Amino acid sequence: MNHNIVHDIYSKAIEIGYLNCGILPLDEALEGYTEYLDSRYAYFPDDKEFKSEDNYKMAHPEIDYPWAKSVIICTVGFSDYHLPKSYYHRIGRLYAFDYRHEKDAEEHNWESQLSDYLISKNIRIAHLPDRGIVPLRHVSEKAGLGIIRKNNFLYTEEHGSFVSMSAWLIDQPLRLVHNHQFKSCPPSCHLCMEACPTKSLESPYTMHRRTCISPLTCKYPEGSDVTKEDIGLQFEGWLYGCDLCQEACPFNRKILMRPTKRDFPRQDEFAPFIDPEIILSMSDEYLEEHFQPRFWYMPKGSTWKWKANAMCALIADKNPKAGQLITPFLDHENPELQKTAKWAINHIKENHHN
Ligand code: B12
Ligand code: SF4
Ligand code: SF4
Repeated sequence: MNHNIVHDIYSKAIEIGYLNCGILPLDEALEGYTEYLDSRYAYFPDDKEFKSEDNYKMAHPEIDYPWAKSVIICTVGFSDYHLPKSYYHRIGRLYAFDYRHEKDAEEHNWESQLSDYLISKNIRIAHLPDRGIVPLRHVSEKAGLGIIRKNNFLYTEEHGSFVSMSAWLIDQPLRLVHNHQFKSCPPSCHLCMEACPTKSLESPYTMHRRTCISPLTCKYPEGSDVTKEDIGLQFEGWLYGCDLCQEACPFNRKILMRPTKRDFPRQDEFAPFIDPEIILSMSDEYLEEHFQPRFWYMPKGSTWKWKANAMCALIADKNPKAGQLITPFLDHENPELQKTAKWAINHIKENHHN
């Protein structure tokens, strides 16, 4: 009976389009995760203020869902999407191909399709679409869907680390664990750590949330002041997210060199605007109405942040027009933008960029 349900769930997930699917009893899925969190926060105590309670909550879903017995975990591959030229080293891939809020993306309805299927089989479920209900990489590794590497990312055979994951808690005691033969990171390899501009990834399996470019470009409160300790000078042109520690990895090399096959919906609408010069010239209304729904990590009312990131990118690009383009913002009505502009202009003057 159980074997049939397991087989049916797996087959349905694959039929929907998922790359892979595993199922684990809850204890087995989360075993060891609290200890990993403890050691991360012991290493970076100041990271505790950034949603650490949410992470500990993910480690103990049985508190909110006492009926849950297992977790279903599925992977989605996106390395075959074409990254527009203007997005390169500006927008992180997960964000470029974020199907969660893009209704026209083929993956957009996969989660609700699997949810509906499980409910139709009288299986009770709990599922959180955006943040995930469990630590997705940890559970995926336990289910044999991939391996967590020193840069913290889950790697699969087919898409390297360019995968995202979705999970469902269910009230059935089921198990489906895949055997795999992933090669571990070579002990002497530090390429991902060397590639990290801010040294957020300063040692294996770490990542300092307060200095990682990804949250600094698109999350609050981390990204609220790019002038602090001149951190914005280290963004290397990224406007929203960062993929440098994944791009540096030899296990992603072949995957990144492969020709891409698919276009993400409405990419052409955004591609011409992913340029720091253009972002500085865009109206707040356009950024708010057009950009915000797609790049939704930046909450409503934070269009100034796109412009602050664009100023950092102009400096990183050593754009000869940087001073001229930033000067009009010195007396901008938004105090954050005004502050960033003053800081940027000072830096440009001190370094005689132009
Ligand atoms: C909050 C969050 C963020 C936050 C904070 C991330 C953080 N603290 O690590 C921010 C906004 C910064 C972020 C950014 C990004 N994120 Co994010 N994020 C999440 C989210 C919702 C929770 C992860 C989290 O905070 N966990 C707490 C940290 C401390 O723990 P952890 O990373 O889960 O596990 C650590 C330890 O516990 C330990 N560990 C756990 N298990 C094991 C097992 C073994 C064997 C070992 C050795 C170690 C180990 O190793 C890890 C490192 O210490 C997950 C979804 C989810 N529910 O899991 C997505 C997720 C992790 N993010 C994802 C991605 C892609 C990104 C970005 C690349 C987006 C981008 N293009 O910029 C960046 C990368 C930044 C980076 N260097 O990690 C993907 C990862 C895909 C993958 N292949 O691994 C996920 C799974 C989302 C998804 N939809 O699938 N993210
Ligand atoms: S995402 Fe970028 S800034 Fe963050 S750890 Fe990786 S390389 Fe460093
Ligand atoms: S770059 Fe090297 S150390 Fe980093 S994740 Fe890849 S193989 Fe592991």
